[in-house]
Amino acid sequence: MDRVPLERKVLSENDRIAADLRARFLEHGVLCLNLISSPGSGKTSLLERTLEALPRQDRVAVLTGDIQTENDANRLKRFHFPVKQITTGGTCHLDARMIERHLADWRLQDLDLLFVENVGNLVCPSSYDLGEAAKIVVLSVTEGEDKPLKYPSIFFKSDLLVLNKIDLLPYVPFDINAAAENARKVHPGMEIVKVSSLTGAGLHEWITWLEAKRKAHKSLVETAS
Ligand SMILES: Nc1nc2c(ncn2[C@@H]2O[C@H](COP(=O)(O)OP(=O)(O)OP(=O)(O)O)[C@@H](O)[C@H]2O)c(=O)[nH]1
Ligand SMILES: [Mg+2]
Repeated sequence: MDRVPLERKVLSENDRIAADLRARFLEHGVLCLNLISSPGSGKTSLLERTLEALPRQDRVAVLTGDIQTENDANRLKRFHFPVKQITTGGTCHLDARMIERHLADWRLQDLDLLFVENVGNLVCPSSYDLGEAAKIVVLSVTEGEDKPLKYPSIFFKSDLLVLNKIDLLPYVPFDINAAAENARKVHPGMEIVKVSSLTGAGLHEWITWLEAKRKAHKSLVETAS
């Protein structure tokens, strides 16, 4: 089979499983968020700060993707929420089947919020629907303000841009207004929060966004049921 029809077949199979996952998330009232960025932008760090901030009794879990290691799961496990590593063995993105398989022994009725940390990559993960309610793209200030223009797909498809590592702004030539402008050129009206996962600056804005999303999702679930 040619590469293009084969790619189409893989993607339509992925979309079928993702649609099934989305229906299950809705049925059980689980808000699933898919975090995407290039390697090292701070997805795990943002999740560490987030899990630290959430009340222990919150019904939250994390699936974290990596090509090779269990490092991120080990970092996230210490917050006592369920965490599972998905090791792709070389694949540059998570797909819906990997999510389905790793959720198999978790009861969705016991969860309200599921974070998925995708493999560090700004291109491949954008093509794979995981059944999430929203994609979130993380861009750090060391990467250059032109990235939304160079990698438009993920900025277009994400509900939120988290601009991370703002503590480094005094040391790098990064124009944060130009970065926001570029993101909104690709995705008009895109929501943006500016944070430092190191110092905690701006994290309240991210938590406020998250809580609003959880509330909106709860209303959606109630309307659907
Ligand atoms: N100065 C600074 N460093 C940060 C910040 N957030 C993360 N880092 C550092 O950036 C590096 C990468 O952070 P990670 O959280 O591992 O990034 P990631 O996106 O999960 O990386 P991958 O999973 O490999 O794609 C680590 O050394 C973090 O300590 C931040 O806000 N400010
Ligand atoms: Mg990580």
